[in-house]
Amino acid sequence: MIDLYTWTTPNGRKVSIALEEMGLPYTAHAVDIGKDEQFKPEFLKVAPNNRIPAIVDRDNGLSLMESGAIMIYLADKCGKFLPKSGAARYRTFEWLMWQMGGPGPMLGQVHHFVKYNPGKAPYAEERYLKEAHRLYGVLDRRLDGRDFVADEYSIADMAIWPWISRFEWQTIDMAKYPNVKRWYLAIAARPAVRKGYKVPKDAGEIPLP
Ligand SMILES: N[C@@H](CCC(=O)N[C@@H](CS)C(=O)NCC(=O)O)C(=O)O
Repeated sequence: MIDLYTWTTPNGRKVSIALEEMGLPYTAHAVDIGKDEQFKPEFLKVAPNNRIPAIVDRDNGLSLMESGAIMIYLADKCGKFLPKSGAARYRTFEWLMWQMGGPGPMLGQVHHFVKYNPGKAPYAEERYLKEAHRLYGVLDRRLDGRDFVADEYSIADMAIWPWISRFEWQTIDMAKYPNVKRWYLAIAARPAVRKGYKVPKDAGEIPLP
């Protein structure tokens, strides 16, 4: 049994989607970051960086923060969505790390400046929107002629997808990125994704371009 500490954000949803896809039993605990619950001492024991998501595996007592590490742990635990060895394993890591270093922090800045604080910092808006378009372009080229970012549907797709689900906040016209759009819609239709999207609570339907 996994305890998942999470909220209705891309980093949280990637883990609930993974848990649903993997069929691992879990209990979701809401950490409302809008109410600063990520700073509560009991949460900090599990996640010293005061950010969701985090997990505790009751089978062995292991606690983990950082969604990339959590995705790798869960995939290894269930033996799915991450090849066990060889080039395909590292290709999956490559695109998982791309999400952790690219779309995660950069699109997060777009949300901060463009969605929540428009007009306050025009240079920052321009800079991060340009970076958002660059990242969508990279993803679109990667998905040209392939269904998923690595060889098969993997934790890398599950990590990237929730960030793309905020395309409206990012003022991205998905028509400009047809391979991303096809990939996004295919993943959005998966029952496990639809379920994991609504953890720890229903905050609305998956946006469809
Ligand atoms: N690199 C971390 C980032 C986690 C993160 O930024 N989480 C956000 C929500 S998506 C958060 O908890 N923010 C609370 C805060 O900034 O205090 C991960 O991938 O787990």
